[in-house]
Amino acid sequence: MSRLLDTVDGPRDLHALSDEDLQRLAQEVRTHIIDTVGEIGGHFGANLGTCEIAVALHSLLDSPRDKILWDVGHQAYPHKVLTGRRDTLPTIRQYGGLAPFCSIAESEHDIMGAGHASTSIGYAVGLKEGMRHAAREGLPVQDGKVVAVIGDGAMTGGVAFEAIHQAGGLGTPMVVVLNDNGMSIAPNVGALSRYFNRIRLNPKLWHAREGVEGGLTKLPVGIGSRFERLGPQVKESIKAFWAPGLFWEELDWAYTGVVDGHDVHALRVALREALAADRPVVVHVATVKGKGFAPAEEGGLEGMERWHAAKPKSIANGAPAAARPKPAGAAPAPLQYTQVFGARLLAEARRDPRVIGITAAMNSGTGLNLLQDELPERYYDVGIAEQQALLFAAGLALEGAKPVAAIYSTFLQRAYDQIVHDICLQNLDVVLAMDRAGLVGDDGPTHHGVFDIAYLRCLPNMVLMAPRDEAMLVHMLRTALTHEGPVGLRYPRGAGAGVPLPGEPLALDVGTGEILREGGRVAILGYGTGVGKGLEAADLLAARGLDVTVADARFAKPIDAGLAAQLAAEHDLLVTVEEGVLAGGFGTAVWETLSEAGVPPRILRVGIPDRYVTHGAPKLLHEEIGYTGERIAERIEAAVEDPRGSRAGR
Ligand SMILES: Cc1ncc(C[n+]2csc(CCOP(=O)(O)OP(=O)(O)O)c2C)c(N)n1
Repeated sequence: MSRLLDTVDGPRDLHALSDEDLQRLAQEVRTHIIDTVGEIGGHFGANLGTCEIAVALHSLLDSPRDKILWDVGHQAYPHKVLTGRRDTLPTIRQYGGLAPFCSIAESEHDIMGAGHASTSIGYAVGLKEGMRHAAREGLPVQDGKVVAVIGDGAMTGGVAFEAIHQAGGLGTPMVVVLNDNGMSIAPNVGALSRYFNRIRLNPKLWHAREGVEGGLTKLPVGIGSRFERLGPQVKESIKAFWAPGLFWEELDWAYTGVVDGHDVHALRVALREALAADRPVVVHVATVKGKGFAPAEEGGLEGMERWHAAKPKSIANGAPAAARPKPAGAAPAPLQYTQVFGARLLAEARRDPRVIGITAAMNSGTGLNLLQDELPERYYDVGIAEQQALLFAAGLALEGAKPVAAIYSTFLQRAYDQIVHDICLQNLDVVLAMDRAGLVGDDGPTHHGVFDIAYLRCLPNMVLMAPRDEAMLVHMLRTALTHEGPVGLRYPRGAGAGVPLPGEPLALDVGTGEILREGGRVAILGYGTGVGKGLEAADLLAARGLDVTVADARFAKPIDAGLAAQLAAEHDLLVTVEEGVLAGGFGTAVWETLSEAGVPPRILRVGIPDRYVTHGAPKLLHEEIGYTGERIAERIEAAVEDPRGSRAGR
């Protein structure tokens, strides 16, 4: 049978289809995603859960006049397929291909750019109020419906609640589709998740809601406060019917649910009602993460977590592909930084009873699953709530604990004021362990961890360090836990250098770097991965007859001023290398330090330029921005040969 999907070039092609055809179309979208993502890799389980939601929404709405916002956007592949990107889906996340999440630049149907969680409802309130404002003022903006689709995981982010609070207050006519599958990347956590589970897993509530096809706009508000005045029987029956949404009702939102998120007809009935309402409405939808892919759907919580994302070539003919055998005699792969960090944090927690690990919904992503398995009472997952992760850490530190908040560099951005106001100003012993620092690759600009050096360096009391390899990470974690006051420890995504790990970690002297290799006219001072890049450049230059000095700064704050001054004094050119933005970054810190000491050096700063870097394989991104040994070597050669350099060639 030919695919209906091949006749869908845009959302309007859905408008005339029957419920049955739409149901079939959703399944075709699912198969298309399984086949494509199984081959090229990418976000997986969440997308299989939203096929019917995307079909139902686009069948009822006129996108882009009507606005559909996908929170995070990792579950927006069905939306991409239905909005003209069916044939380009195989390029998603690849260099030059479709963006990993929704992107305003990519399609008029991607209303907001995203990648970080919990932003859709706030954006939606702004969009709808923007339309109302334009109508009041006679401005040329078209009115349309606004729908935010948000997962139960993303709902744990506080900023989503700020938006609910605002929209309830304003009475903004908009719809939130709460896509509840009980999962974040790992099983969802906390009281909110328990509340959702109580509703979603209660078959009575599904039954109670069947056939509710009218009256949504007439829902009473503030019903909870009136419960107590009702007789016990009436009270119980009303409660069974209304209680699931009481939380929302009390905030002046209408609630409808629980709707089967894989039944297109049921979804369309509920959504049509919600879209017609003249007030904020939440439609609570139950979906299955990994729907239609047996290892996820039938693998319980573990299966769903395992298939949050699929690796390239991990699926063949709709089933997991056989593992490819390793070539005989192949050297063992170097350990990942995340693995080393997770194992060492566990060891440090065993050594020091004050150590506590905190994650914001990224337990295996940060390696904290090891701590969770072995010392569960020393492990906390706060949900997608980075701000709370740090406030919680601050409170723990005040009580004498040594909290280690393991948060990706990019997600830490969300908790900036907690770092400034609640940790640094109070000079608390909190370790910020920033995984995925640097360019992360195919997750792209929303996820590159390139700002942390610049945004943390300006904070008083802060100590910043970055290891050049996994052995140094072990020493630095010990250093961070030994130090009194806030510490930021950044390390990259992916494999370490393959060096042996130390038996016993050493606490480094804070603010000291080390010289790794002595050379002539040029000195390279690297930070973190910048050291390896510097060594690569040094090898290339040595082969071309130019010996250069290479040093590891180890700390971006405090800078080893003595080392920097020595390198500047003994060389014609000082080159700083960092995997972070140049504006306000490590190289700038070196320059400031030397300038203040009255030794303005001839300095070449290598790092991330002042623009957002796209998505794609890290190697390609590094080439694009010149973060390679070869490119650094070329720039050094050019600088050394440049007679205009004030100190070169003296
Ligand atoms: C601020 C922020 N923190 C962490 C993440 C990483 N992350 C991406 S998807 C996800 C889980 C989202 O769960 P949910 O919203 O329930 O969607 P599901 O994948 O279950 O459909 C997390 C934690 C993020 N994108 N943004």
